[in-house]
Amino acid sequence: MKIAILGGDGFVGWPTTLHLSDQGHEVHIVDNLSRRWIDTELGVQSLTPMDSIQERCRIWHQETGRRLHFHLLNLATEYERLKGWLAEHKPDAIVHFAEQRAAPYSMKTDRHKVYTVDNNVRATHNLLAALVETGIDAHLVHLGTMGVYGYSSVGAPIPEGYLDVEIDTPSGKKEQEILYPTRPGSVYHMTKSLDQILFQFYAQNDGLRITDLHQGIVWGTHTEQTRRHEQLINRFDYDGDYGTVLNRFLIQAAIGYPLTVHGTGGQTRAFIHIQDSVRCIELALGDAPKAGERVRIFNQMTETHRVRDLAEMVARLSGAKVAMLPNPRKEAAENDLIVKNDQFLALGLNPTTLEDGLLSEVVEVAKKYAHRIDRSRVPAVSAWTRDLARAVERDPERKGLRSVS
Ligand code: USQ
Repeated sequence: MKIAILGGDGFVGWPTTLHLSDQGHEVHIVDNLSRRWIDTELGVQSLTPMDSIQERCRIWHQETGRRLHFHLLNLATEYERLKGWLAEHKPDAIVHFAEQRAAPYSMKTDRHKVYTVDNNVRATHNLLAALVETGIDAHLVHLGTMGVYGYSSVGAPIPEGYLDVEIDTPSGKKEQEILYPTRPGSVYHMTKSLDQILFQFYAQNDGLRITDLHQGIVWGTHTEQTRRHEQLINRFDYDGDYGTVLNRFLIQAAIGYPLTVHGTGGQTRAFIHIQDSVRCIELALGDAPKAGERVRIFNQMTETHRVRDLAEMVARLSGAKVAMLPNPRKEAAENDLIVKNDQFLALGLNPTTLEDGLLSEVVEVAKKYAHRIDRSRVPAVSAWTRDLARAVERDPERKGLRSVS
Protein backbone atom coordinates (compact mmCIF):
# COMPACT_ATOMS: atom_id res chain seq x y z
CA MET A 1 0.00 0.00 0.00
CA LYS A 2 0.97 3.62 -0.41
CA ILE A 3 0.60 5.05 3.10
CA ALA A 4 0.81 8.67 4.24
CA ILE A 5 1.87 9.11 7.86
CA LEU A 6 0.79 12.57 8.97
CA GLY A 7 2.97 13.46 11.96
CA GLY A 8 5.49 10.78 11.03
CA ASP A 9 8.34 12.57 12.84
CA GLY A 10 6.74 12.18 16.29
CA PHE A 11 7.02 9.75 19.19
CA VAL A 12 4.60 7.17 17.78
CA GLY A 13 4.67 8.44 14.19
CA TRP A 14 8.35 7.64 13.62
CA PRO A 15 8.30 4.00 14.84
CA THR A 16 5.04 3.50 12.91
CA THR A 17 6.73 4.80 9.77
CA LEU A 18 9.59 2.31 10.17
CA HIS A 19 7.29 -0.59 11.05
CA LEU A 20 5.12 -0.09 7.96
CA SER A 21 8.09 0.54 5.68
CA ASP A 22 9.67 -2.66 6.98
CA GLN A 23 6.58 -4.53 5.85
CA GLY A 24 7.13 -3.31 2.32
CA HIS A 25 4.64 -0.45 2.16
CA GLU A 26 5.52 2.77 0.32
CA VAL A 27 5.58 5.25 3.20
CA HIS A 28 5.32 9.04 2.93
CA ILE A 29 5.89 11.18 6.03
CA VAL A 30 3.95 14.45 6.02
CA ASP A 31 4.99 16.65 8.93
CA ASN A 32 5.50 20.34 9.74
CA LEU A 33 8.14 19.47 12.39
CA SER A 34 6.13 21.45 14.98
CA ARG A 35 7.13 19.07 17.77
CA ARG A 36 10.77 20.05 17.25
CA TRP A 37 9.79 23.73 17.37
CA ILE A 38 7.88 23.17 20.62
CA ASP A 39 11.05 21.70 22.17
CA THR A 40 12.76 24.97 21.25
CA GLU A 41 9.87 27.01 22.67
CA LEU A 42 9.98 25.08 25.96
CA GLY A 43 13.78 25.00 26.11
CA VAL A 44 13.88 21.21 26.42
CA GLN A 45 15.03 18.37 24.21
CA SER A 46 14.35 14.71 23.72
CA LEU A 47 16.36 12.59 26.15
CA THR A 48 17.62 10.65 23.14
CA PRO A 49 19.59 12.55 20.47
CA MET A 50 17.43 12.78 17.37
CA ASP A 51 18.77 13.45 13.93
CA SER A 52 16.93 15.55 11.36
CA ILE A 53 14.07 13.77 9.65
CA GLN A 54 15.99 13.72 6.37
CA GLU A 55 18.98 12.08 8.06
CA ARG A 56 16.75 9.51 9.77
CA CYS A 57 15.27 8.62 6.37
CA ARG A 58 18.74 8.37 4.83
CA ILE A 59 19.92 5.96 7.54
CA TRP A 60 16.81 3.80 7.11
CA HIS A 61 17.54 3.56 3.37
CA GLN A 62 21.18 2.74 4.02
CA GLU A 63 20.23 0.01 6.53
CA THR A 64 17.32 -1.59 4.68
CA GLY A 65 17.36 -0.41 1.09
CA ARG A 66 13.84 0.96 1.62
CA ARG A 67 13.03 4.56 0.80
CA LEU A 68 11.02 6.91 3.00
CA HIS A 69 9.63 10.09 1.47
CA PHE A 70 9.43 13.25 3.59
CA HIS A 71 7.11 16.17 2.80
CA LEU A 72 7.17 19.37 4.88
CA LEU A 73 3.55 20.48 5.10
CA ASN A 74 1.29 22.06 7.72
CA LEU A 75 -2.15 20.44 7.61
CA ALA A 76 -3.78 23.13 9.69
CA THR A 77 -2.59 26.18 7.76
CA GLU A 78 -1.85 24.97 4.22
CA TYR A 79 -5.16 23.63 3.04
CA GLU A 80 -4.55 24.16 -0.69
CA ARG A 81 -1.15 22.48 -0.51
CA LEU A 82 -2.67 19.57 1.37
CA LYS A 83 -5.34 19.13 -1.30
CA GLY A 84 -2.68 19.31 -4.01
CA TRP A 85 -0.52 16.79 -2.18
CA LEU A 86 -3.37 14.29 -1.88
CA ALA A 87 -4.38 14.75 -5.53
CA GLU A 88 -0.79 14.17 -6.65
CA HIS A 89 0.13 11.23 -4.38
CA LYS A 90 -3.24 9.45 -4.00
CA PRO A 91 -2.44 7.39 -0.90
CA ASP A 92 -4.33 4.14 -0.26
CA ALA A 93 -4.30 4.80 3.47
CA ILE A 94 -3.55 7.72 5.78
CA VAL A 95 -2.45 7.50 9.40
CA HIS A 96 -3.19 10.80 11.16
CA PHE A 97 -0.96 11.66 14.13
CA ALA A 98 -0.55 15.32 13.19
CA GLU A 99 -1.95 16.92 16.34
CA GLN A 100 -0.53 18.62 19.45
CA ARG A 101 -0.66 15.70 21.88
CA ALA A 102 0.25 16.91 25.38
CA ALA A 103 -2.46 17.74 27.91
CA PRO A 104 -0.18 19.90 30.13
CA TYR A 105 1.06 21.89 27.11
CA SER A 106 -2.55 22.50 26.07
CA MET A 107 -3.30 23.94 29.56
CA LYS A 108 -0.22 26.15 29.98
CA THR A 109 -1.75 29.49 28.99
CA ASP A 110 -4.68 30.77 26.97
CA ARG A 111 -2.34 30.96 23.96
CA HIS A 112 -1.55 27.25 24.26
CA LYS A 113 -5.26 26.43 24.50
CA VAL A 114 -5.98 28.44 21.36
CA TYR A 115 -3.03 26.92 19.50
CA THR A 116 -4.04 23.36 20.41
CA VAL A 117 -7.64 23.81 19.28
CA ASP A 118 -6.68 25.68 16.09
CA ASN A 119 -3.99 23.21 15.17
CA ASN A 120 -5.77 19.96 15.99
CA VAL A 121 -9.31 20.67 14.88
CA ARG A 122 -8.27 22.46 11.71
CA ALA A 123 -5.78 19.76 10.78
CA THR A 124 -8.42 17.06 11.09
CA HIS A 125 -11.15 19.02 9.35
CA ASN A 126 -8.86 20.16 6.52
CA LEU A 127 -7.92 16.54 5.93
CA LEU A 128 -11.53 15.38 5.81
CA ALA A 129 -12.64 18.20 3.51
CA ALA A 130 -9.66 17.60 1.20
CA LEU A 131 -10.41 13.86 0.98
CA VAL A 132 -13.97 14.59 -0.11
CA GLU A 133 -12.92 17.29 -2.57
CA THR A 134 -10.20 15.20 -4.23
CA GLY A 135 -12.38 12.07 -4.22
CA ILE A 136 -9.57 9.99 -2.75
CA ASP A 137 -10.94 6.85 -1.16
CA ALA A 138 -8.12 6.36 1.35
CA HIS A 139 -8.75 4.57 4.64
CA LEU A 140 -8.12 7.15 7.35
CA VAL A 141 -6.72 5.81 10.62
CA HIS A 142 -6.69 8.48 13.32
CA LEU A 143 -4.82 8.42 16.62
CA GLY A 144 -7.39 9.39 19.18
CA THR A 145 -7.20 8.93 22.92
CA MET A 146 -8.77 6.98 25.77
CA GLY A 147 -9.12 10.41 27.38
CA VAL A 148 -12.20 11.24 25.29
CA TYR A 149 -14.16 9.03 27.67
CA GLY A 150 -12.91 10.76 30.82
CA TYR A 151 -11.71 8.74 33.77
CA SER A 152 -14.73 8.65 36.05
CA SER A 153 -15.57 5.36 37.67
CA VAL A 154 -18.90 4.21 36.27
CA GLY A 155 -18.36 0.63 37.38
CA ALA A 156 -18.92 -0.81 33.89
CA PRO A 157 -16.30 -1.51 31.21
CA ILE A 158 -15.79 1.28 28.67
CA PRO A 159 -16.96 -0.10 25.33
CA GLU A 160 -15.16 0.48 22.04
CA GLY A 161 -16.63 3.83 21.09
CA TYR A 162 -20.35 3.12 21.08
CA LEU A 163 -22.99 2.64 23.74
CA ASP A 164 -26.42 1.06 23.33
CA VAL A 165 -29.03 3.15 25.11
CA GLU A 166 -32.77 2.87 25.55
CA ILE A 167 -34.78 6.05 25.09
CA ASP A 168 -38.33 6.68 26.30
CA THR A 169 -40.50 7.90 23.41
CA PRO A 170 -44.29 8.51 23.25
CA SER A 171 -44.57 5.18 21.41
CA GLY A 172 -42.54 3.25 23.97
CA LYS A 173 -38.87 2.45 24.56
CA LYS A 174 -36.49 2.69 21.58
CA GLU A 175 -32.97 1.30 21.29
CA GLN A 176 -30.27 3.59 19.97
CA GLU A 177 -26.53 3.37 19.49
CA ILE A 178 -24.68 6.55 20.46
CA LEU A 179 -21.05 7.59 20.66
CA TYR A 180 -19.93 6.93 24.23
CA PRO A 181 -20.38 10.30 25.99
CA THR A 182 -17.20 12.34 26.01
CA ARG A 183 -15.79 13.88 29.17
CA PRO A 184 -12.42 15.35 28.25
CA GLY A 185 -10.11 16.36 31.09
CA SER A 186 -7.97 18.90 29.21
CA VAL A 187 -8.14 21.15 26.15
CA TYR A 188 -6.00 18.60 24.30
CA HIS A 189 -8.39 15.74 25.14
CA MET A 190 -11.28 18.04 24.15
CA THR A 191 -9.85 18.40 20.63
CA LYS A 192 -9.88 14.62 20.22
CA SER A 193 -13.49 14.59 21.37
CA LEU A 194 -14.32 17.17 18.71
CA ASP A 195 -12.50 15.04 16.13
CA GLN A 196 -14.96 12.23 16.86
CA ILE A 197 -17.91 14.35 15.77
CA LEU A 198 -16.11 15.42 12.59
CA PHE A 199 -15.47 11.77 11.76
CA GLN A 200 -19.06 10.76 12.45
CA PHE A 201 -20.32 13.47 10.09
CA TYR A 202 -17.94 12.74 7.20
CA ALA A 203 -18.45 8.98 7.40
CA GLN A 204 -22.20 9.39 7.29
CA ASN A 205 -22.39 12.26 4.79
CA ASP A 206 -19.58 11.39 2.37
CA GLY A 207 -18.92 7.73 2.99
CA LEU A 208 -15.33 8.35 4.16
CA ARG A 209 -13.76 5.19 5.59
CA ILE A 210 -12.44 6.06 9.04
CA THR A 211 -10.95 4.18 11.99
CA ASP A 212 -10.43 6.06 15.26
CA LEU A 213 -7.95 4.52 17.69
CA HIS A 214 -8.57 5.48 21.30
CA GLN A 215 -5.08 4.99 22.59
CA GLY A 216 -3.93 4.83 26.22
CA ILE A 217 -0.61 6.11 27.55
CA VAL A 218 2.26 4.80 25.46
CA TRP A 219 5.36 3.67 27.33
CA GLY A 220 8.76 2.35 26.28
CA THR A 221 10.95 3.87 23.59
CA HIS A 222 12.40 1.23 21.27
CA THR A 223 10.68 -0.89 18.67
CA GLU A 224 12.25 -3.65 16.63
CA GLN A 225 13.12 -1.15 13.89
CA THR A 226 14.37 1.78 16.00
CA ARG A 227 16.87 -0.62 17.64
CA ARG A 228 18.54 -1.31 14.30
CA HIS A 229 20.79 1.76 14.21
CA GLU A 230 21.66 4.42 16.75
CA GLN A 231 20.47 7.16 14.38
CA LEU A 232 17.04 5.54 14.04
CA ILE A 233 16.43 6.08 17.76
CA ASN A 234 13.00 7.30 18.81
CA ARG A 235 12.41 10.58 20.61
CA PHE A 236 11.90 10.23 24.36
CA ASP A 237 10.32 13.00 26.43
CA TYR A 238 11.00 13.49 30.12
CA ASP A 239 9.88 17.07 30.79
CA GLY A 240 6.79 18.07 32.77
CA ASP A 241 4.75 18.87 29.66
CA TYR A 242 5.48 16.10 27.17
CA GLY A 243 6.85 13.28 29.30
CA THR A 244 4.13 10.76 30.17
CA VAL A 245 3.80 9.18 33.55
CA LEU A 246 5.45 5.76 33.32
CA ASN A 247 8.31 6.87 31.07
CA ARG A 248 8.87 9.81 33.41
CA PHE A 249 9.08 7.54 36.45
CA LEU A 250 11.60 5.32 34.67
CA ILE A 251 13.76 8.28 33.65
CA GLN A 252 13.52 9.78 37.13
CA ALA A 253 14.63 6.43 38.58
CA ALA A 254 17.61 6.42 36.21
CA ILE A 255 18.85 9.84 37.35
CA GLY A 256 18.09 9.48 41.07
CA TYR A 257 15.20 11.95 41.03
CA PRO A 258 12.23 11.26 43.35
CA LEU A 259 9.26 9.84 41.41
CA THR A 260 6.77 12.68 40.92
CA VAL A 261 3.39 11.26 41.91
CA HIS A 262 0.53 13.76 41.59
CA GLY A 263 -1.89 13.86 44.53
CA THR A 264 -2.50 10.43 46.00
CA GLY A 265 -1.51 8.77 42.72
CA GLY A 266 -5.03 7.38 42.67
CA GLN A 267 -5.63 7.93 38.95
CA THR A 268 -6.01 4.70 37.01
CA ARG A 269 -5.06 4.91 33.35
CA ALA A 270 -4.82 2.64 30.33
CA PHE A 271 -1.36 1.77 29.00
CA ILE A 272 0.20 0.27 25.89
CA HIS A 273 3.83 -0.47 24.99
CA ILE A 274 5.14 1.34 21.91
CA GLN A 275 5.78 -1.96 20.11
CA ASP A 276 2.10 -2.88 20.50
CA SER A 277 1.06 0.61 19.46
CA VAL A 278 2.72 0.24 16.02
CA ARG A 279 1.34 -3.30 15.67
CA CYS A 280 -2.20 -2.05 16.41
CA ILE A 281 -1.88 0.51 13.62
CA GLU A 282 -0.83 -2.26 11.23
CA LEU A 283 -3.83 -4.34 12.35
CA ALA A 284 -6.25 -1.41 11.96
CA LEU A 285 -4.91 -0.70 8.45
CA GLY A 286 -5.54 -4.30 7.48
CA ASP A 287 -9.16 -4.16 8.59
CA ALA A 288 -10.59 -1.14 6.76
CA PRO A 289 -14.28 -0.29 7.03
CA LYS A 290 -16.39 -0.14 3.87
CA ALA A 291 -17.82 3.12 2.51
CA GLY A 292 -21.06 3.93 4.33
CA GLU A 293 -20.00 2.01 7.44
CA ARG A 294 -20.00 3.89 10.74
CA VAL A 295 -16.61 5.02 12.08
CA ARG A 296 -14.77 2.02 13.44
CA ILE A 297 -13.49 2.67 16.96
CA PHE A 298 -10.90 0.58 18.78
CA ASN A 299 -9.61 0.97 22.33
CA GLN A 300 -5.86 0.82 21.76
CA MET A 301 -4.58 -0.26 25.17
CA THR A 302 -3.48 -3.49 26.76
CA GLU A 303 -3.68 -2.97 30.54
CA THR A 304 -4.74 -0.50 33.23
CA HIS A 305 -2.68 0.63 36.22
CA ARG A 306 -3.00 3.06 39.10
CA VAL A 307 -0.29 5.74 39.09
CA ARG A 308 0.87 5.05 42.67
CA ASP A 309 1.16 1.31 41.91
CA LEU A 310 3.43 2.16 38.97
CA ALA A 311 5.54 4.38 41.23
CA GLU A 312 5.83 1.57 43.78
CA MET A 313 6.83 -0.90 41.05
CA VAL A 314 9.52 1.42 39.68
CA ALA A 315 10.74 2.19 43.22
CA ARG A 316 10.99 -1.56 43.94
CA LEU A 317 12.99 -2.15 40.75
CA SER A 318 15.34 0.79 41.14
CA GLY A 319 15.40 1.84 44.78
CA ALA A 320 14.05 5.29 43.79
CA LYS A 321 12.26 7.49 46.35
CA VAL A 322 8.66 8.57 45.78
CA ALA A 323 7.53 12.23 46.17
CA MET A 324 3.80 12.86 46.63
CA LEU A 325 3.16 16.28 45.07
CA PRO A 326 0.06 18.47 44.82
CA ASN A 327 -1.71 17.63 41.58
CA PRO A 328 -1.49 20.47 39.04
CA ARG A 329 -4.40 18.86 37.14
CA LYS A 330 -8.08 19.04 37.88
CA GLU A 331 -8.84 15.33 38.07
CA ALA A 332 -10.47 12.95 40.54
CA ALA A 333 -8.23 11.90 43.41
CA GLU A 334 -9.07 8.25 42.72
CA ASN A 335 -10.73 6.49 39.80
CA ASP A 336 -11.22 2.95 38.56
CA LEU A 337 -11.00 2.11 34.90
CA ILE A 338 -12.20 -1.00 33.13
CA VAL A 339 -11.74 -1.00 29.37
CA LYS A 340 -12.74 -3.35 26.59
CA ASN A 341 -10.15 -4.09 23.92
CA ASP A 342 -11.67 -7.21 22.37
CA GLN A 343 -11.37 -6.03 18.78
CA PHE A 344 -7.57 -5.86 18.67
CA LEU A 345 -7.28 -9.15 20.53
CA ALA A 346 -9.59 -10.71 17.92
CA LEU A 347 -7.37 -9.32 15.14
CA GLY A 348 -4.36 -11.06 16.68
CA LEU A 349 -2.74 -8.57 19.06
CA ASN A 350 -0.58 -10.41 21.56
CA PRO A 351 -0.18 -7.82 24.35
CA THR A 352 3.22 -6.86 25.72
CA THR A 353 2.50 -6.37 29.40
CA LEU A 354 4.51 -4.49 31.98
CA GLU A 355 7.44 -6.63 32.94
CA ASP A 356 10.70 -6.00 34.67
CA GLY A 357 12.85 -6.63 31.57
CA LEU A 358 11.14 -3.98 29.46
CA LEU A 359 11.02 -1.50 32.32
CA SER A 360 14.74 -1.99 32.88
CA GLU A 361 15.43 -1.45 29.18
CA VAL A 362 13.93 2.04 29.45
CA VAL A 363 15.99 2.77 32.57
CA GLU A 364 19.13 1.67 30.66
CA VAL A 365 18.34 4.02 27.76
CA ALA A 366 17.73 6.83 30.25
CA LYS A 367 21.04 6.15 32.04
CA LYS A 368 22.92 6.18 28.74
CA TYR A 369 21.64 9.67 27.90
CA ALA A 370 21.29 11.02 31.46
CA HIS A 371 23.84 13.76 30.73
CA ARG A 372 21.30 15.33 28.33
CA ILE A 373 18.70 15.86 31.07
CA ASP A 374 18.01 19.30 32.52
CA ARG A 375 16.75 18.32 35.98
CA SER A 376 15.01 21.66 36.47
CA ARG A 377 12.61 20.67 33.64
CA VAL A 378 11.46 17.47 35.32
CA PRO A 379 8.63 18.80 37.57
CA ALA A 380 5.22 19.27 35.94
CA VAL A 381 4.19 22.89 36.48
CA SER A 382 1.40 23.49 33.93
CA ALA A 383 -1.66 23.84 36.15
CA TRP A 384 -5.27 23.42 35.10
CA THR A 385 -6.51 26.44 37.13
CA ARG A 386 -4.96 29.47 38.86
CA ASP A 387 -5.74 28.00 42.30
CA LEU A 388 -3.94 24.79 41.42
CA ALA A 389 -0.97 26.80 40.12
CA ARG A 390 -0.72 28.58 43.50
CA ALA A 391 -0.99 25.29 45.42
CA VAL A 392 1.78 23.74 43.31
CA GLU A 393 4.00 26.77 43.77
CA ARG A 394 3.53 26.86 47.59
CA ASP A 395 4.06 23.16 48.21
CA PRO A 396 7.01 22.43 50.54
CA GLU A 397 7.69 19.06 48.86
CA ARG A 398 8.05 20.81 45.52
CA LYS A 399 10.48 23.28 47.10
CA GLY A 400 12.39 20.20 48.26
CA LEU A 401 12.50 18.97 44.66
CA ARG A 402 14.10 22.25 43.60
CA SER A 403 17.03 21.43 45.82
CA VAL A 404 17.32 18.05 44.02
CA SER A 405 17.58 19.84 40.71
N1 USQ B 1 1.08 11.96 36.50
C1 USQ B 1 1.77 11.87 37.71
N2 USQ B 1 3.07 12.25 37.72
C2 USQ B 1 3.73 12.70 36.60
C3 USQ B 1 3.03 12.77 35.38
C4 USQ B 1 1.70 12.40 35.37
O1 USQ B 1 1.22 11.47 38.74
O2 USQ B 1 4.92 13.01 36.71
C5 USQ B 1 -0.35 11.56 36.45
C6 USQ B 1 -1.27 12.63 35.89
O3 USQ B 1 -1.74 13.52 36.91
C7 USQ B 1 -2.38 11.78 35.29
C8 USQ B 1 -1.67 10.52 34.83
O4 USQ B 1 -0.43 10.50 35.54
O5 USQ B 1 -3.30 11.42 36.26
C9 USQ B 1 -1.40 10.44 33.34
O6 USQ B 1 -0.66 11.56 32.90
P1 USQ B 1 0.21 11.48 31.54
O7 USQ B 1 0.94 12.77 31.39
O8 USQ B 1 1.01 10.24 31.54
O9 USQ B 1 -0.92 11.27 30.43
P2 USQ B 1 -1.98 12.24 29.72
O10 USQ B 1 -1.78 13.66 30.08
O11 USQ B 1 -3.34 11.69 29.96
O12 USQ B 1 -1.66 12.14 28.17
C10 USQ B 1 -0.96 11.04 27.57
C11 USQ B 1 -0.49 11.50 26.19
C12 USQ B 1 -1.70 11.77 25.29
C13 USQ B 1 -2.59 10.55 25.26
C14 USQ B 1 -3.01 10.14 26.66
C15 USQ B 1 -3.76 8.83 26.69
O13 USQ B 1 0.33 12.65 26.30
O14 USQ B 1 -1.25 12.10 24.00
O15 USQ B 1 -3.75 10.85 24.51
O16 USQ B 1 -1.81 9.91 27.45
S1 USQ B 1 -4.87 8.76 28.04
O17 USQ B 1 -4.17 9.15 29.28
O18 USQ B 1 -5.37 7.39 28.14
O19 USQ B 1 -5.95 9.71 27.78
